[in-house]
Amino acid sequence: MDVAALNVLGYEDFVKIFGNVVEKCPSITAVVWSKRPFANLSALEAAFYEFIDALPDSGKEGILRCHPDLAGRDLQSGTLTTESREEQTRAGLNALSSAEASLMAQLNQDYKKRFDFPFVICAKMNDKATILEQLLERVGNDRAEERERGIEEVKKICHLRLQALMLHKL
Ligand code: 2AL
Repeated sequence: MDVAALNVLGYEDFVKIFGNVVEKCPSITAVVWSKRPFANLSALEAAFYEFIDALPDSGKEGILRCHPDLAGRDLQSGTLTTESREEQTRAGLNALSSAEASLMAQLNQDYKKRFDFPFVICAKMNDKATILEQLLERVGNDRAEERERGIEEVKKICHLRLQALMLHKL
């Protein structure tokens, strides 16, 4: 899709296409629509980031809480969003040994217990080894650091999702 096509989309089509750029947060997309016209893809991306950056800490944590666990229940039961399924599969999380799966589940649980939000990382820029490494390392951070770190990862996910949509839709 080129930027001219993007800028003439009504909000219903816009939200249909871009509604999951931030996982399970279509209301962010609905706000971003009102910022059009966009000069280019970077401007569209910047509108998502500006909204996220302006949120209070509770809003940022809310975004993190909308993310499914990596290699968690939703992956096992097939209830991930299409985007998440593709990302988690790309990182090889659908093919973990049972030892790797229980280690990841335990570390995810420890992380959530400490921070009250899930561990978030851009799966497509990682693999199972780096994800486990990051889980082990990041669980030692403090809450404010992890909130910011998680949001940086949300932006990386957002970037790749937007790129894929601009390439393939319309
Ligand atoms: C995810 C996900 O579903 N896709 C991705 O890149 N990261 N989830 C997560 N908890 O980090």
